[in-house]
Amino acid sequence: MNDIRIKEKDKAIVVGVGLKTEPLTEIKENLFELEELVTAAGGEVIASAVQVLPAWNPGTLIGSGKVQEIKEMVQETKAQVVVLDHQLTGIQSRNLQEEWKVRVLDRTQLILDIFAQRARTYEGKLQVELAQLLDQMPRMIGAWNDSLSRLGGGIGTRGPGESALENDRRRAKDKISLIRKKLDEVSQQRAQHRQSRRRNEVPSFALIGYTNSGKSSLLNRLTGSKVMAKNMVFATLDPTTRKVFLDDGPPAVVTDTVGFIRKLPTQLIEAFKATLEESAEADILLHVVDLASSNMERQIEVVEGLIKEFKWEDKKIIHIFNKVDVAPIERQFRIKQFPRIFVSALTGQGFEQLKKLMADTINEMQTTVEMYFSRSDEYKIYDLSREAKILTKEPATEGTICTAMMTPQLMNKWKDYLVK
Ligand SMILES: Nc1nc2c(ncn2[C@@H]2O[C@H](COP(=O)(O)OP(=O)(O)OP(=O)(O)O)[C@@H](O)[C@H]2O)c(=O)[nH]1
Ligand SMILES: [Mg+2]
Repeated sequence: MNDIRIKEKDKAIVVGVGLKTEPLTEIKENLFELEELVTAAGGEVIASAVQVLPAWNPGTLIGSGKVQEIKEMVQETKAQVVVLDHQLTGIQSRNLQEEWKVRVLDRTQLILDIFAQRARTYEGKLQVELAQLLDQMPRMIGAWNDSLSRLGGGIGTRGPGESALENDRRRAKDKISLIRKKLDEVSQQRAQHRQSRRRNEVPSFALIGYTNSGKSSLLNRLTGSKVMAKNMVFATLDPTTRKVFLDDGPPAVVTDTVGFIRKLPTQLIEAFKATLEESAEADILLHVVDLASSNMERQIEVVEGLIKEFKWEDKKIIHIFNKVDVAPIERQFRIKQFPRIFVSALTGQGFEQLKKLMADTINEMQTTVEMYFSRSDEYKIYDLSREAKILTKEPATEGTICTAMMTPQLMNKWKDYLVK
């Protein structure tokens, strides 16, 4: 596993950066989120700075005055790490590190570090390692180009650092393909699990949403499980699937997965493909929104953007506005999304309606069919009741007639008993 750059109890300075074209409120909100990320990584935010620029500085990202100011802050506060809210190139990282004499991270590296700290399963660890390597590759090039120019070389000149860098890159590439191979194996197993679930035709829901919106808490209350739910971004990394029993619908399953965030590093999206497939395969998405967050609207935008990016727009989506117990009531009137439901995973408020909406949504995807079971097949009605909702059951000549709700796939499975 790659080294983690931010450690427990590290004193950190966070730096919000933006261009003049961006609204200052947004830059500040982003900085606040960055502070949460640092805390989630175990660090302690001891100071912050903001810089708004007309254009990025290629050598150091921020302006030289700000670089100096932060240098003094580092010396004064004895900070061990500085985190910037913007992607840094290899050159910029190195220059700032030399200037400040502390570890320097950008937002992407910080998020990758959190994932590295959290990964528990074999698959999770592989995914994080892949994301880190993918992230490092372009940064390596940056450091190399710079060392070349510092040696006074031009195009075609070979500096002494080149072969070392080429070695590093080759090693990284080899490692990437090895991890990809291992991940393929794991994802095939996962696909088999899903396949067997599909054969049994259990309708599936996937909880998606901004990190810390309450997905795991909802899973726990819906299914009576006890997965970790914590006031911390990215508490969940590995997907969990549990059975849910809905009074008015067939048995179903709910999957809880990793949360989303603004500027989710693309390397993570690529590396977590298999995990995201769990949601991609779900019949219905449960988009969980933190109604109490002051950033609710932007968080919704981020998630909706990712839904588009992952091409999930055509899926059925139920919007779950969570944390009603702590959200101002006026918020509810601003919500434009449908179908939607207001709940509290903490108090259980709204859960009856939520379960009803979930059952209705499954039922909408199903049609009512009539079935005939001869006396010798009547024992199969028990199996049927476990897979589909039976609406009526009446004795008929030499058997029983049932009406049941079924998805097209389920109809295919029971086709021998369907009455034309
Ligand atoms: N007041 C209140 N707090 C809630 C509610 N639901 C969840 N929380 C709290 O919100 C925090 C985050 O909850 P989680 O269930 O871990 O959120 P998540 O979406 O799974 O988060 P990640 O896995 O980190 O992406 C926890 O501290 C929960 O106790 C709610 O309805 N009301
Ligand atoms: Mg969670």
